[in-house]
Amino acid sequence: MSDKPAQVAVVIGSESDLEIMRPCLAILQELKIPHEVTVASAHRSPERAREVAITAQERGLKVIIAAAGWAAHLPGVLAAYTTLPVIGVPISSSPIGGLDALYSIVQMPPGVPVAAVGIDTARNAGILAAQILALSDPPLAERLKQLKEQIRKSVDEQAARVVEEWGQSAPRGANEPDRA
Ligand code: RP5
Repeated sequence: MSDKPAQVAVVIGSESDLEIMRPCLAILQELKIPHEVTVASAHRSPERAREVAITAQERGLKVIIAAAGWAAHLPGVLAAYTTLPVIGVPISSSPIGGLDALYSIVQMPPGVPVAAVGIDTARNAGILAAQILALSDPPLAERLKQLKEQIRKSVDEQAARVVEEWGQSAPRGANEPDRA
């Protein structure tokens, strides 16, 4: 974390969500985005969740990332109380592997959107928050460009390894569907 006022709030529904959210915190750190982290639950501590949301803008926050599992109402409840963009991360903590959380987050009623990333896809939430902030932060936009370049290079490296093992072209028939 940095001494500068936080621009992104990362709110998790339970301490048990923290491990899955670490890649989100790591990318925010890597991109030098000041952020804060807290725990609040839409069901178990609704007043605390409301407080986080209604004070967010006046505290200088620009984006909220909210992660929760089971019937994950946390991102939606936060979005009900603020006009800041809210990014929801469905967590796979439930017996049905997070599909419940995904639907709860993505199926927001008309007028109160939440941007949903994939189940447990915490790093994407951090990158999306960065992309929103980069609209008015050219140095951050430059850091994001470098990140995309790293991602592109890693695909090139994968391609080089695969070609090294299999040769220039795929083995004959490998990309064709099985024919009986
Ligand atoms: C949700 O319930 C949390 O976001 C967490 O994913 C899940 C389980 O919470 P704990 O029982 O581990 O606190 O509210």
